[in-house]
Formats: sequence, structure tokens, C-alpha cells
Amino acid sequence: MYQRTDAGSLVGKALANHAVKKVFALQGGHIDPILYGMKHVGIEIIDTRHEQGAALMAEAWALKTGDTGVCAVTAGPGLTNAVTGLSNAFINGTPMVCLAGRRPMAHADAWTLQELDQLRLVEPITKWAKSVASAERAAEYVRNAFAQARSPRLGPTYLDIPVDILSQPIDAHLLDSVAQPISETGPMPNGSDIDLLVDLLQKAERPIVVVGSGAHWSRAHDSLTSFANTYKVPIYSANAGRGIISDSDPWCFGPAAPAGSFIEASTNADLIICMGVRLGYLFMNGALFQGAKLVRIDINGGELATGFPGQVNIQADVKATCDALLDAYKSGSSHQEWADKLAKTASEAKKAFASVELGPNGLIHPAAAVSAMVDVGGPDASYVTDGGDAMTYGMAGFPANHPGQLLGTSVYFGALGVGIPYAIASSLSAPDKPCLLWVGDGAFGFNAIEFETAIRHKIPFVAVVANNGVWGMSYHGQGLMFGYDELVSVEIGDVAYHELVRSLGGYGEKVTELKDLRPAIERAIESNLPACINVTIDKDAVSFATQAMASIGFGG
Ligand SMILES: Cc1ncc(C[n+]2csc(CCOP(=O)(O)OP(=O)(O)O)c2C)c(N)n1
Ligand SMILES: [Mg+2]
Repeated sequence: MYQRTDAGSLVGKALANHAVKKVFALQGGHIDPILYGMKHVGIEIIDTRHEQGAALMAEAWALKTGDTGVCAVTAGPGLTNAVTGLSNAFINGTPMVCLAGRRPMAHADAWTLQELDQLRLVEPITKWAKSVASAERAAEYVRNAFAQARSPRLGPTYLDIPVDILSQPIDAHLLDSVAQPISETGPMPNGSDIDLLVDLLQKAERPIVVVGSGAHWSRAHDSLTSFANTYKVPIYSANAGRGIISDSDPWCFGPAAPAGSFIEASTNADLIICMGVRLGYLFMNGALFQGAKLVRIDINGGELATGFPGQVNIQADVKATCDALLDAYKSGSSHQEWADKLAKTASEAKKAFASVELGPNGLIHPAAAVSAMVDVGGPDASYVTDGGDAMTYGMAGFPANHPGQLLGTSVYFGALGVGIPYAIASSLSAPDKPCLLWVGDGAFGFNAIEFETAIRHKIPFVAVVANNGVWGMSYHGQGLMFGYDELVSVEIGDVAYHELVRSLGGYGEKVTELKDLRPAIERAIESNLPACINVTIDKDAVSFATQAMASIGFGG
């Protein structure tokens, strides 16, 4: 029996005070006291097969719930394996805490087990990185790790505890004085900024609003929806901002991406208000926004100063800004004609997507597979997508009707492999809904062994694999930029992914005909097991996003 009261007990108590219910972890002797500390306060540990999976699941848990995700990894290689997940969260601005083990302080620089300069490793990929200085102060450090993760701009923090400090016995009374979390409030907009925004919105003839992850983290769902319907402004959403206003809302015009009506909207608008959205290559480095007055709103001043400049810059929380705009509403100028025009383009694009069936070689087109998944999953399922071309079709075709409903490969960090860990955390956070993952065959490979984690923990989801036998975005990127006559390192094998999953104890089927796909997905959902539908996809279907990227010199 583990009966010690130690720094691990303080960590467990501090996590419980922060309402942490689940932690994603992979065991190591350097973190055993933390694992026991968490277990003793009733925190469920989802133990993974690779620390990349643990870190990505923690990030996805945060993206789904709006809370702070937590992972725990062991010293040295445990941490190096988590680096991709931490970097992904850092670039995405997702709040999470990575707890790590570390070699004993007393054995520093003496060739002990799993020695590494961990702080220097994580400094560029975390907002805040510290090592606990004494056993008694462990809970104080945990509290700070959460507060730092949730201060503008949000992101991952890192805390390690040298194992000799971690396992040192402490006075049990210290558990009674573990402090409560720091409360959060984002910066409020000031009155003159709101007056200016109201004036701009009234005078504009063709306004649009683009919302990003900042809208998700400020929990702006209700406020943004009321703002859009009151001021009657078309809203486009990106990244974790997808679903902050429901795709089914009449003022939501879908993703801020080269799909639907966004290009028409952004290149013809006279006013573009960006709320909590990072302006980088996703918006063609400013080329899409050239004709409009650009207003940027973000909780972080540094973010406003990065990327292409706005003519008006407001450092404020998205929800607080929408609330203040609603309070200040006087009378609206109607943007109905402009909105109708955009709605027509959006609905034509939707119809075109839905009508696609086969690719140039007569095999299933990725858009058709995505449509089949939506037919079965319906408007409320959890959707995840990962891959190159595959992901761009998923992002264009899946609904985002509520916050966190749709997760995908980070458009800025671009790390393939997030799909399976994201799907596991998605299913875990919304267990009453089916969870459907649309994943490239290349992207599938990185974290495929996490199917075993899902099977062991009984976390069902259906991975539909876009099996085109190539790193498709790379294949077409090279083909479009350098010619299809000479390609390098873009082919992968035709693997029986469904049998791989079956061998682990999951459900699996292979599909080659479009008519068989819907029933196969239905059977996979009914199995209530982690499942894999391996679909033969036409490799010559090249997405619009890949073509747009190749035009600015990116080949996947
Ligand atoms: C971890 C990682 N490695 C490599 C890349 C480069 N890359 C971008 S897209 C892509 C191809 C993705 O292929 P797949 O997952 O099969 O999807 P497809 O494009 O074929 O639909 C590659 C290799 C990356 N973005 N991330
Ligand atoms: Mg592929």
C-alpha cells in the first residue's frame, strides 16, 4: 500500500482543487508519487502508450471542454516524446499543464538515469516552465502552472519535480492549506473603442467578422451569437473558433478558409473585424484582406502587433467586447443584400461538395467519404480530422454546431498524427455522442498504437481512413510545383489498417465502393468499440487547399 504523504499528495490535492477529473499519463518511476497522489483524490488516469498521445489528448480535452488539460510524463525520454504535443498546444494557444518527472537533484550531472536539461528543452514551447524547489511548495507551483496557462494569451505550461523532492515525506497538515485557483478575467474593452466599433459597423456596407480560438477561450458562444444576430454581420470562424457560433445560425457563414464564400467575402468586404484570431499564412499573409478596413481584437497586445497590421487594434477579451457592443447597440444598418449574396455562394459550394462521388480514377472521392460520415453522424456528433488533403476536406465538410465539436490538425503547426489522440479525448468528453475521425493513411500511422489505449479504457470512436497510398498533400504539392514526372518520398504502402485495429481488439472493415461506406460506419458505431473503416480513396483528387498552398510555395 502506498501510504506516504509527500509532494505527490500535494500535487493531487492541488489538481483536485482545480476541478481536474482526468489526467493523460504514461508511467515512469520518476512520477509514481504524482500518479498515486492523483489516484488518491479520485482523478481518473488515462494511461497511454506514447507520451505524444498523452500530451495531445490533454490538449484535445482542453479544446473540447474549455478547461485546462493535464498530462503527466516521466523524466528524459518521457518528456522528449511529449514535445510535439506541447508544441502543438503552444502554437494553438491551448491551456494545458504538463507535469514531468526529473532525476534527483542530488544526482545532477552525475550520469544518473534519464538525465536531461529539461527546462531548456521546453522553454521555447511553453509559456512558463519551472522546477519545484521544495516538497512543501509543490501545490503552490501547481496553482501557478494553472494560472499561467490561463493568462492571456493562453497556452501550455510545464512543471517538473525532481524525484528526491517528490518522494520526500511531508507533514499531512500541509494538505489542508492547499490554495484555491486564481479567478480569470480578460482585459475589458474601453468605451471609446466600443463607440468606434459601433460607428464602423453602422457605416459599413459589406462587413464581416472573423473569429478564432480566442472566442472559444473567452466562452463567447452566446454573446457572439447575439452580437451577429443584432448587428446582422456575417461571421466566419477559424481554428478553435469553429462552432463558437453554430454553423446552423443564419449569420454563420462557415469556415474562414478557401472554401464556401470566404474568399469572396474577404476580398470584397469594406470592414473586416478579427476577433481572437491569429493572422498568418492562413489568410494568405494579408492578401485576402487588402480592400477592407481591418480591425483586430485580441486579449494579447503582442498578438495584435504580430502578422499584418490592423488599422484599429483593440486589446480586449472577445466575449467582453461582444457584450459591450450589445449594450451599445442603437439602430442597425442592414447588411442583408451583402449577406444574401454570400449565402448564395456558400450554399452553391455546399451543394457542389455534397454532389461529389468519385475521383478522376473512378475511386471514392474524399469529399464523398466526408459527406457519408456526416450523413451517419448527424449534426451533433463529435468530429475530428487529421492529415493533408484528407484534413482539408474534413474541415470543409464537417459541421461545427457547438464549441469544440470539430477538431483537426493545427493549421499553423501542421503536426500530422493528432487525429487518434484527439478522437480519444473527444469521445471521452462527449461519451453520449458518436465520435467520427476522418484521417489520412499517413497521419493514421503516427499514433496508431493509441487504439490499444482506447480499447483498454473502452473509449469508442470510428476512424475512417482515407487510404490513398500516398502522403497526398506532399504528392500533389511536389507534382504541382515540380511536375508529376519526378516525385520523391511521397508513397506509402497499402496497409490493412482495419485488420491492425481488429488485431488489437477493435472493430474493422475495408470499403472500396461508396455505397458500402454508410452501412459500414453504422455497423462500426453499433459495435461500440474503437473502430477503423479502411476506405480506398482516389489519390488524384487534389484539394483546393493543396493547390492554394502550392501557389505560395508550400508543398505539404
Ligand atoms: C509530423 C509531420 N510530418 C510531416 C509533415 C509533412 N506533411 C504535410 S501533409 C503530408 C501528407 C499527409 O498525408 P496523409 O495523412 O496520408 O493525408 P493525404 O494528404 O494523403 O490525404 C505530409 C507528409 C507534417 N505536416 N507533419
Ligand atoms: Mg494519404
